[in-house]
Amino acid sequence: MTACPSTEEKLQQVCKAFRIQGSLQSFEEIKIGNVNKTYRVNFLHEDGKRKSYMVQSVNTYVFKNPIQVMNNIDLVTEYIHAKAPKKRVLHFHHTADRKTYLMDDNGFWRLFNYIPSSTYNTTENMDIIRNAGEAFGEFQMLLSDFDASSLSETIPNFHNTPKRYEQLIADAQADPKGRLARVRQEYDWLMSVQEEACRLACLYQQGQLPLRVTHNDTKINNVLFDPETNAALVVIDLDTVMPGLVGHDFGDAIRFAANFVEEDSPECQHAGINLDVFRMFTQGFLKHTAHSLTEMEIATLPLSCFALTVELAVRFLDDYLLGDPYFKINYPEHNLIRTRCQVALAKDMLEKMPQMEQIVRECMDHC
Ligand code: GN1
Ligand code: MG
Repeated sequence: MTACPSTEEKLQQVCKAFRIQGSLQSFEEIKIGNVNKTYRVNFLHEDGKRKSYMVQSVNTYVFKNPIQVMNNIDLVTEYIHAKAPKKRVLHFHHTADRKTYLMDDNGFWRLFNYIPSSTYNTTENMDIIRNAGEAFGEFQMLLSDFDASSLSETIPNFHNTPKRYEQLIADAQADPKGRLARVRQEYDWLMSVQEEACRLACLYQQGQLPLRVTHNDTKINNVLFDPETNAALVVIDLDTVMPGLVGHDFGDAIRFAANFVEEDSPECQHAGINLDVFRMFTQGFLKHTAHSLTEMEIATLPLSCFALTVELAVRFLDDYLLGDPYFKINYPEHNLIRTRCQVALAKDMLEKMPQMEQIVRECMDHC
């Protein structure tokens, strides 16, 4: 049996496989993202230049078929590059056998260029919020005529809220870790809003909302910003680009960016939707999308925020009941804390739904 390599040895091996020349000077784990592991590696090249790269180990519990994930990313980035050559996309390096990934005993690896930039989990800088909205709206538009059938559904039923509920109910019944009693309040509240949270999915099932190609993980920290101008440089994390509803992208972005606190804040009493952020993001998002969205898509944008927030609460709670196999946790109750924060946010959204609807109408009037 061979010994498990240290992180540094492993990163050395991965960089070598991706034909990075020079010597690895240092590396750090970037604590971003709840499923994959990400490292920044800093190289000194033979010509004396320093360059950094991002190495990621893809979570194969979450992405059962990571090769399909990479194929999707290749197709989407090539398409964007051909359609808008000036738009930045992440540059994935190839191995000697022309693959954008390395699969070995220690996992599934990929490597891309580091882009000097700033990222945010929360910000009250309204330029950044508007630019994030524009970036995700533009991303959506760039892919509006992309052939969705060429994409693999890398995580089936990813934003299928009714299916997420079914799973939660089944896992609560089995209660394999004996944790249900502790989360009864959260569970019961989620059950009480099931119909409303599933309304977006029902409208789709009834043929009232079109399927598009969506990003599906539109957290504001998946946009890289220019630290000086605050311009959005590139939309990253294309792992879940799949057919979806426009509300999936809009709703998930608001869930993350417009919350007064971070998504896993233990101070759930402070969670809630910041309507100024909601307005700014909406303005940015509609800039590129307003003309092509249907009336029903526009009318359901506020509902989609509630749906996506509840859906994630359902997913966090389900993971907690199962003993945390899916989301990375930093402490034992992390998924429960995340659930509580999403529940508090969803409650506030429900109360402010009329104001959110009014803001969307006002933004549309100015488009
Ligand atoms: C996961 O790993 P990250 O942060 O990109 C998850 C998203 C959740 C998000 C919550 C593939 O995304 O769906 O919204 O955590 N990604 C996957 O922070 O499940
Ligand atoms: Mg992601």
